[in-house]
Amino acid sequence: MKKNVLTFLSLFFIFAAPSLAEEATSQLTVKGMFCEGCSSKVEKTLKSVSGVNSASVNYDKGTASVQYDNSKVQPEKLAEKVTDVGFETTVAR
Ligand SMILES: [Cu+2]
Repeated sequence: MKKNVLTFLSLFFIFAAPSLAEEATSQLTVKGMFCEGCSSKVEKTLKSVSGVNSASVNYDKGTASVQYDNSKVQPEKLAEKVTDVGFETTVAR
C-alpha cells in the first residue's frame, strides 16, 4: 500500500514538473536592422536559443517579441545573443 502511494507521488512529480515551466514574453529593442535579411537573422538567432518557443522580429520598428520558458532562459541572455551576431539589443520589457 505504501509502495502505491510512493509510485503515485513519483508519477505526479514526473508529469507535473514540466507544467511548472513558466511561459514568458519579452520585447527586445534591436538596433541596426535594415531589411528582411536582418530580421530573419535575428529571428533565427533567437529561435536557436534553448528555452525559446517562438520569436517574431520587425526590422521596421526595430523590435523583437519572444516567447520563452523563463526557467530556462532570461531575456538579458536573449539580448546578449542577438548583440553577439551584430545587432545591439536591449530588453524593452
Ligand atoms: Cu538587412
